[in-house]
Amino acid sequence: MSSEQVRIPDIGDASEVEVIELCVSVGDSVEVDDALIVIESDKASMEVPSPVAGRVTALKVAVGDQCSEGDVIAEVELADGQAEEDGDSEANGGAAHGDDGDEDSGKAQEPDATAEEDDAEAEVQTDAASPESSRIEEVRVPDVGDAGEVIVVEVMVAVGDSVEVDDGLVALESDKATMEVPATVAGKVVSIEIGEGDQVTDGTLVARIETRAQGADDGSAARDSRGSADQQDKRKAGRDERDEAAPSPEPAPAPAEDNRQQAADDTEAASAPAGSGADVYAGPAVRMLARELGVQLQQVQGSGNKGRILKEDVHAFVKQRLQGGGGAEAAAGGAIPAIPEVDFSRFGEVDVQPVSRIMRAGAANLTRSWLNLPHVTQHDEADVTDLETFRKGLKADAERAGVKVTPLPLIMKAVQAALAEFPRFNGSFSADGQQYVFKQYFHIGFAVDTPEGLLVPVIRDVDRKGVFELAAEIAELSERAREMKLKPDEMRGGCFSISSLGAIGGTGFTPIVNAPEVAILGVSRLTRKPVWDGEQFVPRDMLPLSLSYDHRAINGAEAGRFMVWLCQALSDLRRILL
Ligand code: CAO
Repeated sequence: MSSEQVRIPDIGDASEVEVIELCVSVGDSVEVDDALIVIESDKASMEVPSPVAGRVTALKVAVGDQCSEGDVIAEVELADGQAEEDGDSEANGGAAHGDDGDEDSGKAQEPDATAEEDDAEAEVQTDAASPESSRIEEVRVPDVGDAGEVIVVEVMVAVGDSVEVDDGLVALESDKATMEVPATVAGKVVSIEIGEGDQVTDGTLVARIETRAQGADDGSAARDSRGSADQQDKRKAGRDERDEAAPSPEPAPAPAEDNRQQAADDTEAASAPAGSGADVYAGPAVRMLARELGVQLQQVQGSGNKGRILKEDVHAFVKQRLQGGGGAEAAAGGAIPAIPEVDFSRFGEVDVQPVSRIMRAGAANLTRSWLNLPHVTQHDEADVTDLETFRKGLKADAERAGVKVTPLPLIMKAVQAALAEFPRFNGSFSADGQQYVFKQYFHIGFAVDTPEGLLVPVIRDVDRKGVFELAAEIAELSERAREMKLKPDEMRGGCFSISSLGAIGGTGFTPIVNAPEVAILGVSRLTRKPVWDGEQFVPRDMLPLSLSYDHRAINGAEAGRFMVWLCQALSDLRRILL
């Protein structure tokens, strides 16, 4: 098998570019034109694509490396059949080899070359040449190479703004590169002729700038000096000064390590305008992906070098929103700020483990419920002294039946009776929220703590089952839950859930409703307590209960009545026969 060395293509008159992202790892398979790395000059970032399909066998650069045209960046072992297509591969590979005569080479080079040519190519039309008077200069889109049309991803100035030479006016993006169209003269922006989202091409009029009445050399002097280190510094300084008002697509400077997340949060998420995302640090492919997915890049936390946003960050952002962000975001009319990522290893030794599939699914469900449902939790205590006497009295019979009766099946029976008494608790909103579904069956879920995470198997038709049958089913389902042997159907269709931490301890907690159910009962550990009976303190077994409910479906008074009724039923189970 032969392999291709991929090189840095023609990078215009930038002598060096920085490697800012590795898009592949050794061993990865790539197709022709898949990005291998992203490089960046002071004017543009561009991907270096693979000229051949195959497998990456070596990466010769690392993030942060400075490279020049012709430097080898990677070796790609040709996929089967590629070697024979040598002509093809050579044609593509020309770019990698820096072969200027090559067509595809040109493709790879042009976005950057174009950006670099901004200075030389941008058209400037001088309407008047009087040294004393101001004049109107037109700034047009420079040669964008064979990109044909490029999209305006940001308009960086407003009419009336003062600009210096080389200040970015608009940011453009092709599928391979982002670039700025700089002001060719210093002056005041008097018109902007294109808007965000416009498709533009070579020569499209970008803006008109009224030059300052400083002398005839205003524009020409500026053009002469473009590209000098001084000008670059000046341009950068100009950007820095107005960074708040007109964010630039230049990479954000890496905040000090300690403040990195906070800074990212403050400057990007919190103040992010609902714009194109051109004011964040991301490459063209990422921007294209964000556009396709409708993601505003300002809201995405970059995990790449210097906070650069990677494709994975965009995917993770979308996933997060799909799993939990939608409802609350809609309700609140704004985005939920992301939890900042912290490098915990900076504070001590860490052991990083993958999060189990069940935990991830559980997290998504819990977040969805928490964000969509206005939760209220009501606490009470049931006097279960007699119930406990009854339960313990069942021991011999239970053993004969091959089951162990814990408080849970008895609580489940009482809950089912309460659901029948208070049907709203046994209901759900329809998906559009316009109807309320009263379920005529009583399927009750119960939370099972497993090593992989929380599972909620559902016991069907609790009203038709006796305590022993429920005890057997609870034992059997919880055992299979812990062995990861539950079938999906056994976790569906619940009307109400019970989360019992009684065996563990605690005096109360606020369980999260298992939406689209509207309520859940948290059971804590029963304890024997002195209870005043009107004449004296007597020892009673008190069971703490915590009822969380969706306040859209259930009002507080109703929840109060439900809890009182349930506590009475647990105090005297005969009540459920009434
Ligand atoms: N108060 C005091 N003791 C209790 C009790 C309570 N409320 N509930 C159960 N117990 C006792 C049982 O009687 C049993 O005692 P013995 O060992 O002396 O017989 C012991 O605690 C263990 O019970 P268990 O846990 O085996 O059985 P269970 O029916 O009570 O619970 C199950 C089954 C699957 C719900 C439980 O094992 C479990 O996984 N609970 C965790 C649920 C959870 O994680 N909830 C949080 C979810 S996030 O909201």
